[in-house]
Amino acid sequence: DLTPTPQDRFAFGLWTIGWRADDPFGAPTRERLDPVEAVNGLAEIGAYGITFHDDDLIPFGTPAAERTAIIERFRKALDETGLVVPTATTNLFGHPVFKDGALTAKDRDVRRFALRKVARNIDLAAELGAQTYVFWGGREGSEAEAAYDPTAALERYREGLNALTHYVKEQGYQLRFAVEPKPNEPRGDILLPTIGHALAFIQTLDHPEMVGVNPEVGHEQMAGLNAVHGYAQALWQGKLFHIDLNGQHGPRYDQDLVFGHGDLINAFFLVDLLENGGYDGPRHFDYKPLRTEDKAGVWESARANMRTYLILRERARQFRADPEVAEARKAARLDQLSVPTLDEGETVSGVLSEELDVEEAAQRGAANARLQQLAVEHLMGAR
Ligand code: GLT
Ligand code: MN
Ligand code: MN
Ligand code: MN
Repeated sequence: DLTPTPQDRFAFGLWTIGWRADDPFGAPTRERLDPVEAVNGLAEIGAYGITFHDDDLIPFGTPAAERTAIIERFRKALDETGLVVPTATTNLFGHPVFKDGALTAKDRDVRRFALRKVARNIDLAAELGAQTYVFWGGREGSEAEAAYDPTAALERYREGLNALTHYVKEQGYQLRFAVEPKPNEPRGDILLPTIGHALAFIQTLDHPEMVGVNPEVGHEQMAGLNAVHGYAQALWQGKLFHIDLNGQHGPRYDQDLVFGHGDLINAFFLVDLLENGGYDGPRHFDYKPLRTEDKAGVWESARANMRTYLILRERARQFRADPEVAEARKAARLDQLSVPTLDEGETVSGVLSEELDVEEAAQRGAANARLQQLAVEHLMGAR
């Protein structure tokens, strides 16, 4: 069934459907989207969740009384529609004060301000029942190597995230953090550029168990990497706390296309991984409706993300259920990969006396081509 329901756990950032489509070369092409209209619209199209940066909901600098009113109005819309806030995050990149970084800014005053900004929105996230808090460090980086110290910046990143995990624990919140990697844009080079960098960094924290990753399809592809392999490693390490789904055509500027409107084959295998690999978090879309679109086009593209996901989920299910595929998987020895190399209790000495006819083994075909074609045919709906 291709009609999205809340059980599918589709979520959207308020900044996605709410993007006014300003880019470095041109002015916005759309009006601001009222957050309440966003909640109602998402509920209507079958999403279950909405996520936001502090400033998406409450414009930067809003006085306290007005802030309270905005939150109340938003909360009322959530209550009326049943939409949830699974995740929230902080805008640590938009205001000029963050032009040279936030948690890792060289200017110590800015770092302390960034901590306050995060803590304040963590309070709101917890109040609204969020389970995950995302950290995307778009401004944590540099363009001028001489004016940078990546080692010191990593120390400050670690200090900042440690302090914030301590804050969450002190307050008794049930929040986990998810670090979102990106190689570049807006900075020339961003700290924690890939899933792998982020996973290694997390292990150095005071509370690594509280921190995972929030990978984005397009960001891995910008780095020339295979998003499926990155998500798979995060999942395998128990670190896939949250995901951003979208589309991208290889290494170029961050396109944030509709999920599946970039590398569709990779999207197919990603859905297959998420559905069969034990990921149980929200299916969160982080895309930008094309700058060419009006309001109707925005909602059309929001629906497209979910529809693509559901179609790919169905195709992946059929792929796995196809007896010809089962046979081809066996021919490709995929089942053997799940068998440990050594018998239980066996050590390397167990293989020392064994012999292999290497010429014969080298002649064995891997039978990968047929299996890949079967997948592509299922993806195309040709089977
Ligand atoms: C920004 C970025 C996204 C991040 C968001 C979270 S903001 O739009 O491009 O990839 O997920 O801060
Ligand atoms: Mn602690
Ligand atoms: Mn992106
Ligand atoms: Mn993202």
